[in-house]
This record gives sequence, structure tokens and C-alpha cells, in this order.
Amino acid sequence: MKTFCSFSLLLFAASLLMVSCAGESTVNGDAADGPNATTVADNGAIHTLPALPYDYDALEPHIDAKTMEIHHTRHHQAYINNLNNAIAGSPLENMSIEEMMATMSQHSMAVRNNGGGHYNHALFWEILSPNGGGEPEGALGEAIVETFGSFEAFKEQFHRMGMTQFGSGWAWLLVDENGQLQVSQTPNQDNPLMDIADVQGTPILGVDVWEHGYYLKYQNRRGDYINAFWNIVNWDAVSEKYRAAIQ
Ligand code: MN3
Repeated sequence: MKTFCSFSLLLFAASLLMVSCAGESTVNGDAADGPNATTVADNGAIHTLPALPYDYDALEPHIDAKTMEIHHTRHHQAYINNLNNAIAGSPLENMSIEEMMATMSQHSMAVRNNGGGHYNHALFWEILSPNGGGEPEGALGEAIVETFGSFEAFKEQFHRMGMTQFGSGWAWLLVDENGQLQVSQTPNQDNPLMDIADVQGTPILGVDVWEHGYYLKYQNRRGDYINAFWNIVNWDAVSEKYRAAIQ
């Protein structure tokens, strides 16, 4: 009798596990490019998808609603799922995402790609706004003119970083260790916080130049997408990041 009960319990537990796995693969199994989503339940997940501070259609016509929804719910979620799987049961479970970036030379390729993917997309959503555009004011606006000569000159340099990044990657505005602004580009999901980046510092603005970020609306026209990006930059959020980075 006792054996039978234990066996029944085991079967019950196994069926719960199967139901749970089936549900997740339906939700996450069809991410387009980017890493393949795997199975981590949201309950108790180490890292979770941040909500967008605006609706999926709020950035139209510059970024279309379908792209935003797929980008957020499929691509960003897949990075998070894969990151959680990669760090499960390791000391990285208790490490902040920033500390993880800063020590990236010690971590696996899965942590590099998916941890970077999570960090980069979380930043990207924050620095966009339906009420964005224009030029930064105050300390950031002054620092940009001082560093690059003018706001237009900065935009040109940043644009070039995005255009010349071969294949997938990001263009960045960052604050280096001397408190100076720099523009840079990184491949894949690398970013300036990583101790393996060519140009290191604190990113305060970034544009995702992976095709999944613009292909539905812009197809091969990456330049048109970056031009449109300026209309939705949340300079208040970027200024806030600048203030924090120079302290
Ligand atoms: Mn992306």
C-alpha cells in the first residue's frame, strides 16, 4: 500500500511537470531569430520581463506595434528564459545584472549572449518614449556639444556606429571611466558594461540594430530606422542615466 501511494505521488508530480513544460514551449517555442526559448516558469524566475512604460503601438509610426510586441514578448523574453536557465543553481543566481556584465570575461557564452540581451533590451525600452525626440538639455546637452562639437555631429557619429556595425549588434552613447562621453558599437548582445568590450563604460543610450528590431517596417533600410529612432528618444531618461553615471 505504501509503495502504491508513493508511486501515485510520483506519477502526479511527473504529470504536473509535463503540463508545465508543455505550456511554456507553446508560449516561447516560436521566437523568430535570436536564441531559442527554453523552459523556465515565470513563478520564481530569477530575472523577469520588465513591463513597457507605453503601449506597443505608442511609438508608431517610427516603430510599428507588431515589431514592438514581438521584440518584447518573444525576443526579450527568450533572452531572459535562456539567462535564467544558464545561471540556475550557480552563484550567478545572486549576482545583479550589472555585476554580471562587469565580470563577463569569467562567464559562459550563454550568459554573455542572454545576459547582454536582457540588459540591452531593458535599457532600450527605457530610453524610448512616444513623447520623445528633440535635443537633450542641461548637463547632458552641454556635454554632447563639448564632446562632439554639436548635437548634429553627435547624431552623425552615433548613426555611423549603427550603420557600420556589421550584422547584428548595437550602437551606444556611453560615459567612460573618466566621465567622458563616447560613442561605440558592439556585436551581438555585447555592451559597454562588459569587461570584454573594446570601449568600456556606462551605456546611457543605445539603438538595437538587429534586423528583428526593424525588418517588418524598414526591411533592409537600417538607416531609415535609425533616423526614425531620433523621434522617440526619451532624453529625460537618458539625462537621468547620464547624471547617475558621472556621480
Ligand atoms: Mn533586439
